[in-house]
Parts: sequence; C-alpha cells; structure tokens
Amino acid sequence: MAILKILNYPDPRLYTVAKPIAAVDSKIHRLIDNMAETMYAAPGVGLAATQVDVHQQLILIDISEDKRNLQVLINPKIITSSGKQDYEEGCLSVPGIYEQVTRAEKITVSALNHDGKPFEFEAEGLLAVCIQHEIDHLLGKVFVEYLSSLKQARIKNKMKKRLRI
Ligand code: GNR
Ligand code: NI
Repeated sequence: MAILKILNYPDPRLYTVAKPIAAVDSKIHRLIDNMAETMYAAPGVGLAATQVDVHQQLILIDISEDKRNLQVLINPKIITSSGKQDYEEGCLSVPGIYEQVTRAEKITVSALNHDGKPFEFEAEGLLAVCIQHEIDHLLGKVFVEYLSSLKQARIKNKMKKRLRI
C-alpha cells in the first residue's frame, strides 16, 4: 500500500467533477487500499478520490471509534434527504480550519460496494454529514464554499501564507 498526496485548498484540481466508475476492477481495489491507508494515516473520517487527484466517483468513510469499519461507496447518490443539522466540519484538504455548515439531517444513499454490488442505506447525524461532505468533493465542491465570501477569502489567504513557511 501507499500513502497518497492530498490536494490542498484552493488547488484548482479540487474543483474537478468526478466521473462514474464503469468497472470495479483490480485497479479500483488498489486505489481503495491506498486511499484507506491515506485516510487512516491522516487521520480522517472520510476521503474522496478527488482529494488524491483521482477524478472518479469513489469515497471512503470510517466514523467508528476503533477504525475497523471502513465503508466504501462507489458512484454514490443521495436519493432522498430531509431535515437540517449544523455541524462543525473540517477537511483534510483545508487543514486547521473548522467551521459550522448546515446540511440535511437524514439521507438515503445508493451506491456500489467494494464488490461492485448495488446497495441502498439510510444515514443520519455525523455519518450523513460525512457522506454529504464527500459527495460534494466528487462534485468539485469544498465545504468552505458554504461560508461567506469574506471567510473564504480569509481561508484562502491563510492557506497561501502557509505554503511560504
Ligand atoms: O476527517 C474529516 N472530518 C470531518 C469532520 C466533520 C465533517 C466532515 C469531515 S470529513 C474530514 C475528512 C475529509 O476531508 N474528507 O473529505
Ligand atoms: Ni474533505
């Protein structure tokens, strides 16, 4: 396995829209293994392929305490959503920044699993937040885009300054 480089906001490659995965083959399985190692090492509770500069619809999530519950979602789609919740979000592509974002409280998701088999499930709370955050990455969207333009400008400045240290 290998640890992959995570793109940092405002890298323009984070705005790429990911394409659906046509076949869940050995190349995808290798990508899943490498993304899992990268996510656990970071550490993060989720990772979208977009963040490692692969523009295919693949996300990994593990919100468990013991980090032994990896969820693999290929070509994920939110098919229903309801309610609202506020959560202080962070992102591996925007290190050190945490801000409140409002998202749906409850969602129904369809996806393919690790074996390429379709499945559907409901999520709420933190899991629902993470899935919405990761699917946004696949759509080329970073959570800071929900903030005011003043906050976005400040965060961009902070990220650019950090590059010079
Ligand atoms: O590790 C992560 N934590 C997190 C906390 C609150 C809301 C969303 C997240 S996802 C983030 C990892 C990440 O950047 N995934 O894209
Ligand atoms: Ni993120």
